[in-house]
Amino acid sequence: MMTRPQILQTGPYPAWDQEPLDERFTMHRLFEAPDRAAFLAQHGPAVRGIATRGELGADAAMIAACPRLEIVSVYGVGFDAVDLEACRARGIRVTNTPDVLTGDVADLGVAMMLAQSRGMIGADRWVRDGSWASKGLYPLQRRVWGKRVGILGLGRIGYEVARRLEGFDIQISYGARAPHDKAHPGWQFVADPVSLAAQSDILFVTLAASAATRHIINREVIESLGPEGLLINISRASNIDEEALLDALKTRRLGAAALDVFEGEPALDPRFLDLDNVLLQPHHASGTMETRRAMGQLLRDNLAAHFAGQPLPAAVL
Ligand code: 8YV
Repeated sequence: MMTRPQILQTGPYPAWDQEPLDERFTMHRLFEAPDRAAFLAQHGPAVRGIATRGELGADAAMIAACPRLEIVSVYGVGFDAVDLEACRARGIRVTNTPDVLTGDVADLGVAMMLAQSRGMIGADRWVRDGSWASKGLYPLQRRVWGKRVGILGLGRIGYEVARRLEGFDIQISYGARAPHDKAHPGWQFVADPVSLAAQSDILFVTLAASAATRHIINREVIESLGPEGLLINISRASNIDEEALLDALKTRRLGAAALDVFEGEPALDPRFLDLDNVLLQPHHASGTMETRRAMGQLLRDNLAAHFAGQPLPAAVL
C-alpha cells in the first residue's frame, strides 16, 4: 500500500477542504497543538508538505523542523510569510492561489471605499440606536464619484480595483515600478508614492508585500494624502508604517483609513479601536464561499500535482 504523504497544516480550513485533504494525506494540525515546538519535533521529520494560509506562511523554524519537506502550498495569493530563501536553498517548491480571489479582493476594497466615505457603518448604528428619531439627520459624509484615486500596485488586484472604479467617473492614477502595458488610456502613471498620495483623495494599497515594500506607505506618504484623504489597505499590514498611520489618524493629519490587514493580526493594536476615522475589517477580502472553495481546490490541486510528479498549477518557486 502506498503511504499517504504527511502534511503539516498551519491553520484551519472549511470542512469542504479539510475532508478531501484528510482523505488523501495524513494531516498534522499544528494550530491545534498546545506546544508548537514539541509538535514540530514529533511530526516534522516525516512531513513532506506544508499546507498553510497567506497570513500564516511558513517560517525558517518550521521549514528547518521538516528535513524531508518538498512543497509549501499557500491558501492565498500572498506568500510574503513564507521564507522563500530557505525554500530556494533546499529546492522546496512553493505554490499559491492567484487569480481565483482577485475579483473578491477588489470588490471588498471598493466596498470599503464606499462604506467609509459615506459613513455607512455609523449610519447603520444611527438607525439601530434610535439616534435618527432622537437626534435627527445623520452628519453629512464625503462624495466618492468624481474624486481622484491613486492605486499603489497595478498587479492583478490593483488592476481590478481600477477597472471597477472607472464606473465612478474617478480620475485614476497608479504607482508601480514602471508604466504598465495593461493600464487603460487615461490612467496616469506616477512613480513616486509621495507624489501619488499628494495628487489623490483616496489611496488604495494593492502591492504584493516583500522586504522591498515594507513601510512604503510611510509618514510622508500618509501626510501627503492629508486631512481630507482616505487610505485603503487590502494588501498586507507590512506595506504601511502602522505607527505613523495611527498617529496621523489620531491627529487628523490623515482624514480616514479603511483596513483589512493589521500588524500582529488578529491581535491588532488596540489604539485602532479608539479611533472613529478608521473602518476595520477582519482580513476577509477573499472571504466568500465561492472564492474560498476555489482557493481550497487550487491548494489541493497544487499538492496533488506535486505528489503525482505533474506540473504545478500555480508555482511561485
Ligand atoms: C488569506 C490572503 O490567505 O490571499 C492572500 O494573500 O491574505 C488571504 O486570501 C486568506 O485569509 C486565507 O488565509
